[in-house]
Amino acid sequence: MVQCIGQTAHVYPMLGGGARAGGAEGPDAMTEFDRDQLSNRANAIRALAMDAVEAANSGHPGMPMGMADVATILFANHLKFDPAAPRWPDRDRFVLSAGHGSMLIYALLHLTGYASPTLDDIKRFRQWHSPCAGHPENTELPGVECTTGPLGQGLAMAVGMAMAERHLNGVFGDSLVDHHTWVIAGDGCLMEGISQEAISLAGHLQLGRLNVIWDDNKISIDGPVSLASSEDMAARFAAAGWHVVACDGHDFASIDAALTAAKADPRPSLIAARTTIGKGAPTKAGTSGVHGSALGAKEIEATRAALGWNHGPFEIPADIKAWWEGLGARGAEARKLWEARLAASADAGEFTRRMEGRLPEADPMPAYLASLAANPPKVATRKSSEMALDVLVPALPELLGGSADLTGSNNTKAKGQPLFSATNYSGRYVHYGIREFGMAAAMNGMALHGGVIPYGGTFLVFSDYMRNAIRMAAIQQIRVVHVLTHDSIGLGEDGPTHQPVEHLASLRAIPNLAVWRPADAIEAAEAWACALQDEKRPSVLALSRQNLPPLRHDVAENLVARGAYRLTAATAPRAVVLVASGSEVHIAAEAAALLEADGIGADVVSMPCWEAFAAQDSAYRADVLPADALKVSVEAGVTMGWERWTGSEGLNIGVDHFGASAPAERLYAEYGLTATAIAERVKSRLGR
Ligand SMILES: Cc1ncc(C[n+]2csc(CCOP(=O)(O)OP(=O)(O)O)c2C)c(N)n1
Ligand SMILES: [Mg+2]
Repeated sequence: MVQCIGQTAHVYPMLGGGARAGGAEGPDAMTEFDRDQLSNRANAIRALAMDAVEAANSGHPGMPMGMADVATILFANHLKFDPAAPRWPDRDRFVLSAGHGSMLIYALLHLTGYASPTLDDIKRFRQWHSPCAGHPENTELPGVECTTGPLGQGLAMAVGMAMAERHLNGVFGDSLVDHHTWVIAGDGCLMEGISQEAISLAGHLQLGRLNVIWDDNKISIDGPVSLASSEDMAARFAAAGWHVVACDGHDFASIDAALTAAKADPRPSLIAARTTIGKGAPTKAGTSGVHGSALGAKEIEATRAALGWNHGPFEIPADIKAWWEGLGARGAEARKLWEARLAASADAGEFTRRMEGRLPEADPMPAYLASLAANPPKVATRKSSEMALDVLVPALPELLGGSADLTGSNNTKAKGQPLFSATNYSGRYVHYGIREFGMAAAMNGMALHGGVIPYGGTFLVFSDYMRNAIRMAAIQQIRVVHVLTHDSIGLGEDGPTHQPVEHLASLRAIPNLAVWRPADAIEAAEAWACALQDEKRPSVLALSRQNLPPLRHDVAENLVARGAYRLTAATAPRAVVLVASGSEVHIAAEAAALLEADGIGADVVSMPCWEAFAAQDSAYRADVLPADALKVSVEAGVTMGWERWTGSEGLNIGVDHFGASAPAERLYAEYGLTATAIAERVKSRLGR
């Protein structure tokens, strides 16, 4: 029998006063003495929050002060964590979806004994180089599981974490993977549209280890929530298949009972915690005035008096700090037991490899690329991507794919890839439904959880629906792969609503996002290899609907990794360099042939990835894009940005307007994206 750590080991061990020896007594056994003690301990959070916001004269004291009591019970009795090993794989994940309340998590991490943030870090809340950034950032503090701030996305990422947990549990079993995902979400998180996608997906997948605590304070920035919202939140969650429980968020026994019930229920749980924003502040509590402004010296003084907190700014009495550190120290036991189980497990090597994000030693790509070179197919790059996945999915068991209801169009499902579902969490393909934003955020959560590499598909034009989640992947430096097909007017008849034109430019504008637009099957395979090797950067694969001829034959080096490379060199003296991406590379090659026939030397450069090319050394870049030739970009999208590579004297050929509903060939002809039209424009620019 596998010992179920976290379920039984932490029964009311620290609730003060010694009145509660075991869970059997139930919450009613808590004494007044307990309440006072606990309030005092929770007040440490309140004090740090108000003092830090006051020092910065910036930040959000209301939420941490309102949720201090709930957080105290969560950390004391329910959360499985170990400050000494913040990243141990089987820890519970705690997501502060209401990221504006960042001081709540900074206070909790500091009080429970994480090495960081220190009290000095907290004193420098929101200042240059303090890890206590305005909103929690996963890259700044171990213990911050994900970057939050854009409301609703923390909750949606937590769904992905809970999916990853169940998946790895399905693969490795209870002894290695058995933890919960806890979320604190505010009114704002639940008003955001993405929460609906997240909630319905979690309900459908029956993610019972996901517990969402709603900070039901009935206040947001503009005033009472009733100004803008009147839905029955409990009914909404229940309709999606959730278990719903309510509590008084300032009554420790009530909170504890609700969290206990949430853990016990097999469905995902909403814990509606009725709280008072800014609890403790005599005149501002319960008002939007305490949401996002410093309390001010007078109110702080009055708050200290009201709370009976007779300590200076940033001063935590030793006994209170010791109590919190005791909670933290207790976590080592579960972690050590888990480490022993891992050490004894036959799966230790594989589990550790996956959690560390290392790819398997055996790389299937060289043999696959050689087979493509031997037998080059004329297929759409979305099909090329599927062919690559047919090779990658069996070889990389950490790949967890899916699509937002476009599986057959995105070609995201490999042969025999089993479905991930409530009845088969070890499956590896997710039908996300038509929930692009929810999918992208869930993928972020999976990558942050670790142990899986998520990829997911939709049409490139719908990248706008998930754009902020893609941006959040880039900020969080995580490996997720977006398979975005139908990447231009080349999709044809579906018309301008479905034809991306500005999307490549707009995605390229996101820092730390690699946008790959391969030109043929070999480039598509190389782009997949690049995306998978990029441990700290998300990728977009922009893929064609239409068939594309093979262009590459040499597979000795992954040339896509260079970002751009000379596909063919001029034979006549070089006058022009045609630079193209994806489905326009073969058109550029045909245009070059026409120019060569007229004695105009033309290089063809395939440029599948700007970001990768920009990272090459200047000698390489100068060789590929020489100063002494006319540089011409060709891409079926807006020309914005291509001057970066062609120079201001270059020629930029693209589609600077919306497309139209017609067969692809007609659109390419109408918009001047044919070999003849391109060759003519080049000749006229050269005066030949
Ligand atoms: C997507 C998004 N829109 C807007 C904001 C700006 N914003 C930050 S907090 C907030 C109000 C949130 O209300 P609630 O969740 O009830 O937080 P509380 O005031 O209770 O702390 C808003 C609009 C944001 N962070 N993210
Ligand atoms: Mg609120």
